[in-house]
Parts: sequence; C-alpha cells; structure tokens
Amino acid sequence: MYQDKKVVFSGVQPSGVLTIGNYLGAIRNFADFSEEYHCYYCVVDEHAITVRQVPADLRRRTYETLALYIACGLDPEKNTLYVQSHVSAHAELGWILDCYTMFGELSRMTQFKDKSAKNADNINAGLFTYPALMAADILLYQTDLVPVGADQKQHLELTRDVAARFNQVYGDTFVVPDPYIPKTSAKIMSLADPTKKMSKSDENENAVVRILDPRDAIIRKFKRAVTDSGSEIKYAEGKDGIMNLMSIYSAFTGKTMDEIEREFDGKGYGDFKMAVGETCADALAPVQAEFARLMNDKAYLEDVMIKGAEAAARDAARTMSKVRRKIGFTDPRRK
Ligand code: AQP
Repeated sequence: MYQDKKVVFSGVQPSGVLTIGNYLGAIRNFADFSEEYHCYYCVVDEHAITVRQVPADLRRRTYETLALYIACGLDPEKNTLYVQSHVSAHAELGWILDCYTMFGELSRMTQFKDKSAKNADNINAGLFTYPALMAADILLYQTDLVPVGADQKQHLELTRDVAARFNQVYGDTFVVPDPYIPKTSAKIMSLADPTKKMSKSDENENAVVRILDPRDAIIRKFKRAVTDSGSEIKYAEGKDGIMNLMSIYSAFTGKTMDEIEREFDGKGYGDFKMAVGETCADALAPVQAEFARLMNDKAYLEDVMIKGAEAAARDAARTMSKVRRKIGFTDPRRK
C-alpha cells in the first residue's frame, strides 16, 4: 500500500489492565518499528467483547490502553494509533473473511479451546471466529510484519492461509504478512503456575504483574512467585518458575542466561526474586509516570483517537474497495 515503507500492524485487547507479558511480548517492541515502517497500532475492543465485559470498564480500559501505547514510547505523529470499533472496515472485512475461513481451521485454534474452557457459559460465535476478525485487522492495511507474542503465532499462520487462499481465488489482493516474535520474552508465564501463560484476565492477582502495579505490589508478587524446591538459579528443565523469572530479568536487563547464572551463583531464590522485582519496578516507573500524565488529558487522548481513526479508515478503504470489487459486490456510486 505504501511504496515508500513496509507496513506493521498490531493490536492489544482492552480486556484488563495490561501485564508485563503484554509489555515484554508486544508493546515494548512496537516503537522499534516506528521509523522504518508505516505502523498501525490498534486497541482491539471488538475482540475484547468475545468475552463478557462490563461496559464502563471496557470504556475506561480503551483509554488506558491507548495511553499505555503512548507511555511506552509510541508517538502518535509517527504511528497510526486508533480504536478498532472506530473503523467500521474491520468488522466489514471480518465478515467477508469469515466466509473464507474454514470451520475445521477455527476448531483447531488453541486460544478458542482455552477461552471456551474458561468461559463455559459464554462460548459465543465471536469467540470462535475471532481469528477471522484478526486476519481482517491485519490484511486491511496490507501489513508486512506483525509484532506479537508467541501465543498469537497460530492465529498469524491462519491469517497467512486465509490471505493466500483469497489471493489464489481472486488474484493478488492481500500482502501475506510475517509474524515478528521476540526471542527472549515471547511467552511470559504466570507467576502462580509457570506452565500457563500470564494473562491480563487471570483472576489470581498473584499470577500477574501488571504494568500499572505499584512498586511494592510488583516486588511482593515476585517474592511469592512459584518456584521449584531447589535453590540454584539455573536455566534448566524442570525449573519452569526460575526459567520464567530468568526470562523476565533477561528481557529487562538485556543479560543472557549465562550472565544471569553467573551473577546469582551461590545466591538463593530470595535474592534473585528480589532483584527481578526491583528491576521490573524500576523499568516500569517511567511508563507509569507518563501514563498518569496522559490519563489526566482526556482531550488529548480523544484527539489521537479521532485522527488515528480517520487515517486508518482512509487507508482501509483502499483495500475494501479492491476486495468488494473482486468478490462481486456491486458499487453503483463508483464511476
Ligand atoms: N504472557 C505473554 N507473554 C508474551 N506476550 C504476551 N501477549 C499476551 N500475553 C503474553 C501478547 O500481548 C499482545 C496483546 O495480547 P491481547 O490483548 O491481544 O490478548 P491475549 O494474547 O489473549 O493476551 P492476554 O493478556 O492473555 O489477554 P486476555 O487475558 O484478555 O486473553 C499479543 O501480541 C500477545 O501475543
């Protein structure tokens, strides 16, 4: 779509207060692309309603997620920051792609299986077709690269399959995007059960460290993190809890696992957990300060939302026009 630059798209659901999983696996990396790519970063509220949300909370978290984008270094002048439901083309292309996504493919999605197990009283059609809407989000902007955590890899593969299928039937329509998954922090695990992904909607507050948690809460949660009964700080099988803490420490400090093992040689889990907690709290402090400032300026956030949605809608319209024509929808206004 942009001859001068390649395109990056990513999104975060305003389905809870974001965790260090969302931060290290996704948002922290977004700003790295701002100079070289044309970037769209979306607050995906339409995805969030696949799980029941309290309307007032959803509204507040939408503002919070946008403010966090900016607090994490995304300059609205250099990135298109907007809210998914403000650009109707997402839902429109989502429906169309529903018709090019197979029941069998959607049935194999592990996120659907996990989320339907967690929300057994609300296994709605949107939860099932979520990946087709995600494909629409990405393909609307002719995206080349999608920075996401490892949990989204399967959805990205489906997006690629849907794009290739559509292109095969109608000729080149969509760019087939590649995922960008960070090496060190692609999957931050729960502090209460290190075999499970850390998730913002987890009901156990001790399992998640949130970007906005106060310093003492961050340190307390790391102190309580579940580890094995050993005492050595080692990146080794059977030590899921320690491996997770080492990944978090490595992501914040840039140190390798070998360096971390040497740094804590002869020290116990208590010292290590304290160091991880303090490092994490130090790293998040400037983000929290900037977030607080932005949340006091609702008019600015709304201005960003409006301008972002206008720009995104303009760009999305180009893809929509192509798609509509190719699949055979009539357009009597087009001369
Ligand atoms: N634990 C994680 N480690 C690394 N990356 C993660 N991401 C999420 N959890 C981790 C990445 O964060 C981005 C935004 O995620 P999302 O809001 O679209 O939804 P999600 O993947 O379902 O995240 P959560 O926190 O688990 O939300 P809920 O609890 O609402 O389902 C994505 O790039 C994701 O990979």
